[in-house]
Formats: sequence, structure tokens, C-alpha cells
Amino acid sequence: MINVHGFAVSNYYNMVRMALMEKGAEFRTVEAFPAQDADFLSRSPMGKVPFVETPEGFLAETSVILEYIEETVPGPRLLPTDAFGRARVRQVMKMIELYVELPARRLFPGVLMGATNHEQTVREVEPVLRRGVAALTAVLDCRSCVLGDELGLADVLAVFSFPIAGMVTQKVYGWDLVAEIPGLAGTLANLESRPSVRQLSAESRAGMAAFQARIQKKS
Ligand SMILES: N[C@@H](CCC(=O)N[C@@H](CS)C(=O)NCC(=O)O)C(=O)O
Repeated sequence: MINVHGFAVSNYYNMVRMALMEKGAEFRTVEAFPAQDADFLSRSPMGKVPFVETPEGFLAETSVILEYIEETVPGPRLLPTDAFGRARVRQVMKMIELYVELPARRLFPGVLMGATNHEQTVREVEPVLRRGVAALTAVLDCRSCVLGDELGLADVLAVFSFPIAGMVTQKVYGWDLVAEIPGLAGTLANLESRPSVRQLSAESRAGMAAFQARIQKKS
């Protein structure tokens, strides 16, 4: 049995939980917040969540955990059977993480955490996101899923990265990056209607007030 550590508002945590839910796997969740003490670092080397406890030990880094789940947990396949197909999914996963999630995250403090974004950050992030969105437009094939009609790990990242990135770019730049990618809004709506995503999103919304209160208390 896998134990998944994280908190409900964390989109990375929700990616891991979604993959397990789509597999129909049994797993346990343990509420955990990022920390830098030695005990936490012994389980998650960067002090981040999510991390998982497997029968063989701890693992961190969402994309790595997702691949581990795909290799070890029975259930519907989330990667294609052919090498090129798998590489295409991984290409999209990496692009979403590097060119959407991470730059958009630099704007989270001002939008979600009650802080102020530095003007320089706001200036730096926009061209990175615009370039990433142009690149993703070229590689995505938005139908019921982001690479056609087969649910896969790219969808797991997409459904928890794009909506929040779009909300953030709308607030900061008056530009919703989701709307820029043809078909993506419809694909995300389809993915959001899956029972796994509905449940995780509801838990995330329910946890938001407590999360913001926690941040306020820490700052
Ligand atoms: N590269 C990590 C990123 C995970 C991450 O940034 N998680 C956030 C919570 S959503 C976190 O733990 N932040 C604390 C920190 O950055 O120190 C992954 O793929 O799992």
C-alpha cells in the first residue's frame, strides 16, 4: 500500500492522488506540509510535498512518483505501449512543468498568498509563459484529453496545472493562457468532469481557507 503525503490545496499532491484514483488503487493519505527539519528531509529530500511511502521506501518528485505508479500499480494504463507514444506524453509532461507550472508558480505569492509580486518577476514571467504556451499549442492535440482521446499522465499534469496558471495569468496580465491554446478549455472541462478530479478539486476548494490562514500565520 502506498501512503501519499501532502495537503489538499497542493496541485502536485493532487496529480499523484489522481493517478492512483484513475488506477483504482487503494492508498492512504497523510496530511503533510513542506518543512525543512531533518526528519522531514529524510523522507522528502527537498522538504517538499508530495512524497510517497512505498513498501520499499520514500520517493519524492511528482513526475517520478507518477512513473513509479504507472510501473507498479495495476489498473488502466496511463502511458502508451509504444516508446514514441510514451516519449510524446513525457514531452508534454515536462513542458507543462517547466514552461507553465514553474513560471506561473512565481506569481502565486501575489495572487494566492496575500503577498505582492515584484514588478521584475511579473515582467520576467510573461514572456516565458507566452513562449511555453506557443510551444504547447504546437504539441497538444486537444480532444477529450490533451493528446487525443486516451487519458494519460499528461492529462494528470494538465488538469491540475493549466487552470490555476490560467487564473493567475488572468489576474496578473488580464490574459488567460488556457484560452490561448485551441481546444484546451474544452479538454480541461472534460477532464474536470471525471470523478477523480471532481473529488480532488472539491477537497482543494474546501482546504483553501485553512491554507490561506496558515500562510498568514507564518508570514
Ligand atoms: N518538483 C516538486 C515540486 C513540488 C512542490 O513545489 N510542492 C510544493 C507544494 S504544492 C511545496 O512543497 N513547496 C514548498 C517548497 O517549495 O519549499 C515535485 O514535482 O513534486
